[in-house]
Amino acid sequence: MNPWEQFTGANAGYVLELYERYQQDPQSVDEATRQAFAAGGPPPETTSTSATTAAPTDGTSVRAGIAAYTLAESIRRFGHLAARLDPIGFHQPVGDPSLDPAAHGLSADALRQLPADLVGGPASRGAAHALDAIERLRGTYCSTTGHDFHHVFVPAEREWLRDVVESGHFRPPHSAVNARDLLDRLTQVDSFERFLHRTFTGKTRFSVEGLDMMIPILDEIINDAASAGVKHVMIAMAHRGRLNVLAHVMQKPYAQILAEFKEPLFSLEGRVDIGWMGDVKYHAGARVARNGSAPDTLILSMPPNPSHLEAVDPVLNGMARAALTDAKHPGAPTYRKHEVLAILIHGDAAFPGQGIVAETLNLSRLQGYDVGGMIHIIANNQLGFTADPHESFSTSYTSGLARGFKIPITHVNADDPVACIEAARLAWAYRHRFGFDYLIDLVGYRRYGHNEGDEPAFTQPSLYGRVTSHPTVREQYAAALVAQGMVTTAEAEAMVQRHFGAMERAYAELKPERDFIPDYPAIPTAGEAQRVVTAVSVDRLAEINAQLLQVPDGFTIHRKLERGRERRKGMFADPAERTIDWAAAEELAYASILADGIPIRLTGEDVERGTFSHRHAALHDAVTGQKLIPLQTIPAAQASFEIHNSPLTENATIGFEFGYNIQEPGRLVLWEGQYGDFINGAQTILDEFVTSGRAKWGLAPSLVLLLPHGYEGQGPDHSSGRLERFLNAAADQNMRVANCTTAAQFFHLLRRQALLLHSDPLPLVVMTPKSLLRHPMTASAPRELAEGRFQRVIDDAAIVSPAKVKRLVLCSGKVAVDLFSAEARKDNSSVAIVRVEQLYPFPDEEIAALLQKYSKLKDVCWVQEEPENMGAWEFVRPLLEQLIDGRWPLRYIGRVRNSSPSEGFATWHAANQRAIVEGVFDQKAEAKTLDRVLSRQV
Ligand SMILES: Cc1ncc(C[n+]2csc(CCOP(=O)(O)OP(=O)(O)O)c2C)c(N)n1
Repeated sequence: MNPWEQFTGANAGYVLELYERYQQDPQSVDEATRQAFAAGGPPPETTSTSATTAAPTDGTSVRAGIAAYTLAESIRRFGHLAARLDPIGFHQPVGDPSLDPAAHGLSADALRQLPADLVGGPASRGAAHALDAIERLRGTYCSTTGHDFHHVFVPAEREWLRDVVESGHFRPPHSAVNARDLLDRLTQVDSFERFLHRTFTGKTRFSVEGLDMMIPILDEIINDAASAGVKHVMIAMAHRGRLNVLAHVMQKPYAQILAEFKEPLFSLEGRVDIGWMGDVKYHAGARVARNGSAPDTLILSMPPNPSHLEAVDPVLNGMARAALTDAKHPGAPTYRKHEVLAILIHGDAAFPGQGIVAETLNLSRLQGYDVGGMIHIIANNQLGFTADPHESFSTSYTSGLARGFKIPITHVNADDPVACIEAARLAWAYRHRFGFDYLIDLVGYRRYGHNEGDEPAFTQPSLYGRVTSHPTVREQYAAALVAQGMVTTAEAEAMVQRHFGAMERAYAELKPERDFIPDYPAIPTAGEAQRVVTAVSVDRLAEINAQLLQVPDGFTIHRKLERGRERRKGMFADPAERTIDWAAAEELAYASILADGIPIRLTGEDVERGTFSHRHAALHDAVTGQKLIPLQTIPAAQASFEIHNSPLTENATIGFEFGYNIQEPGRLVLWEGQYGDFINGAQTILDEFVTSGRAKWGLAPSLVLLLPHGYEGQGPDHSSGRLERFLNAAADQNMRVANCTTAAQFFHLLRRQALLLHSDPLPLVVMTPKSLLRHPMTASAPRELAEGRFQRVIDDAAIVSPAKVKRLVLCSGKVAVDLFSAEARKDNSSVAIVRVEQLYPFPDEEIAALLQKYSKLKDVCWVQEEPENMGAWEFVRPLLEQLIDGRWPLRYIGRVRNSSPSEGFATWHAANQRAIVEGVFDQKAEAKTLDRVLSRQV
């Protein structure tokens, strides 16, 4: 049949207009129209001519056709505004005038006279007329599902979404839903909560009730993903519904959960020493292999998380990235994005409120962070503690933020099980096909208060008036299935008995002391850090260095970089000459670690070049711009090297690297700060994961943080890596904190960290240099890399007669270089300057030995450039007092207490720095304040 035959009269005018648009831009018309034009060519001139003659095109009819088309597009775009999303009906849909035919000058009759094809898409297929097709569209877009994807600016994705949604591809009758199984699952979810409610009345459990469909949605996504070859599904979520997900998705035994409710008295013997403290039950993580050892086994894992809402988001992201990365081979790692799926469950107040959500979403399409798309579910109970939606976000929906990231969104009423299942299928199918994030906004309610002890009617009296009498989704679904004759009332009741019975049995058999399984951390291997051999022979280093300096023929290196590389070629000529600067030592450390078969991932803002233009780990051909990463091409490497300039965030990127690190602890993972100061942007991740993850959850992180630190007159915000914050959190062997002063020390420190990944993993925080990167005093000789190991304390090599030393100066980091360079140092044999290169674990043995060695002291000084309330002073003071044990006075020399880390003016800084140096070499015992610098006995 001629495809144009049906278009006569008014339609002919409209079709001609469409054809004109099609000619200009085929994408500007819908697919059905495009296909018709492609198949049928232009509408014959005669059609319109005959139309004008046989059935004159009056302007009204043309307008009606256009109006029908516009109405259809409005429904597609804005139909979600009229969707019935709130199960309680407390918040009514806002609607939109454009959804009303009358707003387009249309009536039902007028629509009935127009062809269905004007509506386009699957909705028009088989429809009798435009009215029929519009009604179908309404059924799709304005039902209990709100499809919100018109912000997806990629036509192929949008068309796919429209087609699957309008064709009903993922719901019955096209895709079956096993109603009986679904009812059974809902019954299990509901019974769990009701049993806990009855047995532990008022105890906090953050019940899922009101969002029960969260579990069947997870089931659906996980099963679909597993069928498509996914081998590992990771889920992260906050408190709401977590216990239910742990029990029913993560397969955590009821006995274990019930034991945690009982809070048994268990034996802490031997556990206090290792610093384990535990955490509340709704923060616990889990890991399970579904189908055990079968080839199609599926790993399900959930990281533990803190109360800090959404803080776990980047952590999960990083875990997923690590799990899908194959790092065993040299070169750049390779990725198996189809094997891992990450699911993030958010809160409706937390999603728009917590900035880390935006930071995490921003990682989604970046090369160094991409995991092939995460699925997000907002557990939207329309309340945030006591806050109403209008108090929590300025966007139209809680999910508004996702729009900017082109993430398709499905808002779905949590009381419509079939719609929820469709949303789950859609989410997985989109993610599987396009490899990008998808968001399900699961709109439900909260059966009780924020926790089960809270009274919600204090703040939401009218809402709770309705919630209290609202039937559960299980009750509603059971009634619907009974009405449809799909189950009998007795069968539905039997399901309740069975699931409730399972809980009752588990409780009756409970032995809390046996069933409570704490997540104790591994006990560190004692002394391993001091024993590990980090030296690499000069010959081997020279060989690796030569490999690092190789570039392919025809690769043009920037003129200014060439000079430095030439210098590096002669670096090993004399093993005793101090030729190795910080950057060279770092690169040699990485290369030798790769040669040992340990993969490396290094990220941070501008790390490829390095903030101080010192690293140049990625070279750019000066002519073509082509990138070359020598650590990926050296023949010596036995494992992969990955380096990425990170986006401009600290909290999410450190969270990401933490997650990466705990997922794949055998890889060396480093994050570098632009300047150390910016680390406080990640304080949540540091406090909640990096420094306390071991004590709370038994984790064994080994993330390395490189934080440029040093007082150089650049102002309050480019001086400090906030050393004090780490030392304040240092306890129970939870990390290592170093502030080292030579290239060789940094080399050994990095190598030690890599070699301890399996036997004694701990996070490593390093205060790294800025101007000292190129300072001759920090340079090392090849022999220093080839011999010895990391020294926690470096004694003063210039002292010939220890007995002459009257003052022992202990300091850490750059201030030592200031002291060594001082005029007053030249012929001074009475002041020994000792560098404490590792602050935590504190090297008390080495310092005790030095106190023995310098037996004729008059005093011991702690010298620092930071204000007294910052830096290491308040941490080391009690430790030093203990070691000194009253034998000598202890003195503090450094800046006075201050709210800001440093002066804002270089000249003022220099004056204070001079005053510190003077204070060190002036051994009179009085207390002095020189401007803002203090020398006093404590
Ligand atoms: C960063 C952070 N700030 C404050 C809180 C305290 N708090 C706990 S739950 C909650 C409300 C969260 O609301 P929502 O995201 O909607 O999740 P819901 O509890 O309703 O499931 C608040 C403010 C917190 N846990 N984390």
